[in-house]
Amino acid sequence: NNSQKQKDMSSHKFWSTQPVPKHGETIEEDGPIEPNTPYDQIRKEPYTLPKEFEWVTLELNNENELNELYTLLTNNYVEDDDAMFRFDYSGDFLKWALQPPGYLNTWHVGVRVSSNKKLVAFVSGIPADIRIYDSHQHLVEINFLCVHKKLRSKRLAPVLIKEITRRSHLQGIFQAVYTAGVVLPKPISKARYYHRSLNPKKLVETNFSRLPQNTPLSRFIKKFKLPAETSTPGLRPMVEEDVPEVKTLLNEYMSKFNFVPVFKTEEEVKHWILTKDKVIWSYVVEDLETKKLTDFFSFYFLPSSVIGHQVHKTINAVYLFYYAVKESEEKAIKGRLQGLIKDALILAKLKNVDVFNCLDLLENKLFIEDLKFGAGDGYLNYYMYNWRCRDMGSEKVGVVML
Ligand code: NHW
Repeated sequence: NNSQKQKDMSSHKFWSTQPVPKHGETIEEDGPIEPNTPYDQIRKEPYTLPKEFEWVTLELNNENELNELYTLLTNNYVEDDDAMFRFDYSGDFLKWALQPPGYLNTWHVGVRVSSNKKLVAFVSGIPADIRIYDSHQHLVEINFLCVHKKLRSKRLAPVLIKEITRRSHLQGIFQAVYTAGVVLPKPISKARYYHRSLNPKKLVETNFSRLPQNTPLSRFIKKFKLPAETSTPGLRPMVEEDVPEVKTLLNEYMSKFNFVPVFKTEEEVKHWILTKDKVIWSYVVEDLETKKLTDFFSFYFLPSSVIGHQVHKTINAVYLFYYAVKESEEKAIKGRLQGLIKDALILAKLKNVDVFNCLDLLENKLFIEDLKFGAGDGYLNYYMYNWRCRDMGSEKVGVVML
């Protein structure tokens, strides 16, 4: 019984005060939970922090400040349940994630210790356009909420969330999208992580994967062997000239789902999809006769630190990001997508990646089993702030968050 596991609203001291649906609430009509606050009623001063701390707006174009954020996150950000691995987002990745077209420095919110200026907490917002069911919204995507390990459970997170909310309201934004491994009131969807071994030996050595009982390592390695070369005709790295066609392909493909990003400008597609080495890699398929693009896929690079291992310091992981498949026949999509993602595995392997990850959203369930992805322990819950709507299966979700 899931509702026994979930805390009821009254026990969420903070979340019970926020405009989010309650667990168990039935939803009849989609819409905002509270009305927009008129500008003159929005608080103009930052929320009060405990007296030893101060607010700071991070300037990520400054190498030192970017490095401070990198250090905070690399030591204190998300770990798996067994505290064996921790995300290790690179500085270049953080710039990509936090400086899309239209980004605002005021949404890169830090907390420093007043006495020595050490950065000890952070939360970010970026502007985004999404469609949820039939409703188009310009809103804020919240990510990288982090409180230093030594300052946990002191109710700093609610202050950070209220402050980024205030700063969103000041920009005329009253809805947000965010994802979390933890269950809060109230997910609009829940996706599961899947992992495809590319370097099974290292994954076993780091305890990322467990060797199945009575399976010799050699057989485990053989199971995950891949061809040396890709097989989709016309597959090639995406270049800047492809941006307009990729934008069309992506927005058309997204019409299949209920909760999707809307890419309004070529500038956004260039930012979010075009290859940036060691951050995101993108490939397109060009029809060899018509020279038109028919498909594309992308994956981003997010290593994890292996906590306290003698030999291996990091696992090189990539995550499937956006893609689009063009097939006139719905039943042809499965084969087409399997071929494309198999090529993505091969390309990632050539980049020395250890594991290829994805969630069971978009049409990923069409290839997860056949391409030997294994179910992970992790789940990702999708949330909206100040928006009430029906929940949906993960196969209706198109938004991929970093
Ligand atoms: S999810 C990743 C979150 N970060 C991590 O897991 C890093 C490691 N953990 C930490 O740094 C992706 C801390 O444990 C954090 C909590 C900071 C998570 N989301 O300060 P207290 C995102 O970044 C609630 C939301 O004592 P702490 C998405 C918790 O339920 N709430 O805890 C972020 C409790 O409230 P309750 C979370 O451990 C979305 C309260 O915080 C949460 O020292 C943010 C406890 O606070 C989470 N991941 O710090 C929401 N984890 O009511 C955006 C815990 O249950 C909303 N809590 O008592 C939209 C805002 C914009 C709106 C615009 C209109």
